[in-house]
Amino acid sequence: MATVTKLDSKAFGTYYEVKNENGVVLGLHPFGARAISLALPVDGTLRDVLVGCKTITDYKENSYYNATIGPVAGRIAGAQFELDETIYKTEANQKGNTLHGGFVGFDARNWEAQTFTKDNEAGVIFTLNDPDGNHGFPGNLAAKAIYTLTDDNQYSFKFEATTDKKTLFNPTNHGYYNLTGSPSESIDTHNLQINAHFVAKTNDDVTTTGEKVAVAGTKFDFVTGAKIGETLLDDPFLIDEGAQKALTLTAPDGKVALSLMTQAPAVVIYTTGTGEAGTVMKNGVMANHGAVAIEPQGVPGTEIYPQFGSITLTADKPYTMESTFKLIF
Ligand code: G6D
Repeated sequence: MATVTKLDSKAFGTYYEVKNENGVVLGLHPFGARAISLALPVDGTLRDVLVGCKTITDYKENSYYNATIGPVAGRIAGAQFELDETIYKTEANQKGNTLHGGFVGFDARNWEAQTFTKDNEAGVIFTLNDPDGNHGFPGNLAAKAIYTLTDDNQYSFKFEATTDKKTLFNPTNHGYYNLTGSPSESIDTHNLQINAHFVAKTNDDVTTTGEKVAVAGTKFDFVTGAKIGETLLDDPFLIDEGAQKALTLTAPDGKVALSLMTQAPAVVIYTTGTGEAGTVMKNGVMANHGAVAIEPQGVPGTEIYPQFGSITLTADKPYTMESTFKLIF
């Protein structure tokens, strides 16, 4: 029977631990509504496949790690957007664009937490109210991030939101993974299979251009599965229409895999590089190429490019988006 316990530690202050009947342990924290561990029983020990920080203080320095990102994940080009002929200016926190909601995005906020258990699952419902105009985004937004672990080894995050005024909303979870259990090992020999025949083309500043590019014959071709190798990624993969699952990441020893199903139309895959190398993480010092972030979401730039769908949230239609990792071990 899955259980959830509120705990307190010197390193993290108040946090939550969800355990299922197979020995999986999911750690959750209200700062940034983030995961802080995802430990799977392998060969008699717990292998933590989440690349995270040692303390909550470290998370405040590296606040994207495993956090809920919003209200708009990715980049808003030029740090402004138009809704109903009104221009809204958001914060230019990276190269003149708004990255991950600006200087104090959802990852850097303290969320309210409420534990729950039901049937064969348990977890935490994080809630956050974002007032109209906060960091440039219109609308009084009520957001929920529901993190769940089930007894059949499914780890999910579900985002829900309402607004009283038209706004943009495109959250994600910015989970970083290394299925060896240590970020000191590179992810080069992880196998990645993605049901995406296209990626969204990006500019040098990683904003999207509105075009999509076929992956065939490119470094983005993971359709039949391939080792990540030394490939650097920071790209939105457009999940194939009707695909049952978006992707599967498999550990080099084959003993662990994460298989993602998502209602999101895209998954941004970001591989860490020299910028993160040397950072002291919970399970070791980050190697170059030590982690891969898997971020299900609407395509960044959708507010400009309607061919990617819509990330507009209106008062008459609440938002809901769920992503589920099947934990294989
Ligand atoms: C870099 O461009 C990437 C982002 O996509 C990523 O989320 C961030 O690092 C952690 O800015």
